[in-house]
Amino acid sequence: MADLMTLSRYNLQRKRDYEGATGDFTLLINHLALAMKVVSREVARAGLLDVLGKTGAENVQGEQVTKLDVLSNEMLIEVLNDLPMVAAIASEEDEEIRLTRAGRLSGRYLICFDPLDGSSNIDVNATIGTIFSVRKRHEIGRDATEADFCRAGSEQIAAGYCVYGSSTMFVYSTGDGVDGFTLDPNVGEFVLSHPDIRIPASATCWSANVGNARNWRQETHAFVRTLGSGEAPYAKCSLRYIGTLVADVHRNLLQGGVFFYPGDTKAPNGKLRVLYEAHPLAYVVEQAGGKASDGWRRILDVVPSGLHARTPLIIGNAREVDLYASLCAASHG
Ligand code: AFP
Repeated sequence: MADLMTLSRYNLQRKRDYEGATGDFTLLINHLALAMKVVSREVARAGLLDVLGKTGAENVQGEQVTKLDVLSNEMLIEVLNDLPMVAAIASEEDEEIRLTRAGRLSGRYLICFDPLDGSSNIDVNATIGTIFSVRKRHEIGRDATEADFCRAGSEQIAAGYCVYGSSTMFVYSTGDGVDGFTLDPNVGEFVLSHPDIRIPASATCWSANVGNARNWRQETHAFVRTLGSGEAPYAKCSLRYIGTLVADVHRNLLQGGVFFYPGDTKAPNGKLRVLYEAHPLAYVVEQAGGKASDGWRRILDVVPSGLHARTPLIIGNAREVDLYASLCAASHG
């Protein structure tokens, strides 16, 4: 029992390490984790309840909204709304930011999240997840605006995700390495299972939607040729693609690998959203010793043009992300 390092115990211990810490941030992370436990419970019994399938509505991205999407979004909003330290929330599912009930004027933190990443995988029981990030706002005492959110990812002070897979795992960083906690369903607690995650030195797999190859630019084709060449260091490099970003990145983080959803001739900015997907995962992967780029810039330097702006994303082992960037530079001069 003494060894059972739960997320709350871990956070309390860390709080003690920071002089002047008020405990607000610890409370915030604990509440985020609580919301994800509830989402995990709903995901686990999705087939039993009437929550599978689509609502019939479309979200701001023009995609079909599933019932679990809505439920997860509501769950996170509900939990965050009453926290006095949270000023405003931006969700992938909502067109505009939400000012919170309790902290809209005095709250110091801004939260971004993708409540259910990979929702097209829900109905087939494949891994899905929740992604979040925390920023500190520059000015308190007034309502937050969209501009407060549309800033570089390097301003994030914490980011992480929860994957609902064969077990539920909460992985996060506060800028001092990355730790992973597995949900013990009997105790109902996240327990430290993967302390100080570091991405392995070499990539064992690459992940991309090869169905888009017809639209890829030459740098992406050249990249795939190298990864699939069978030559060192890619002799044992396999293709692995789940189609849930957070699950693909999680696997690559633990086993070594590179995920890419590049810009192409059809979608120059790719598909993935800067604030809800690219920024938080780039933060985590960098903290684990990896890299994330749009082919030209470090993802954490990208300032989104709007709440729902998209970006090409190449993320994972530093060597492969650098290789992609060099291929971009070579093909576009
Ligand atoms: P959904 O949440 O709408 O399923 O989108 C998932 C996602 O944003 C990301 O998690 C995947 O990596 C990517 O889309 C998959 O996109 P493709 O279906 O085009 O491969």
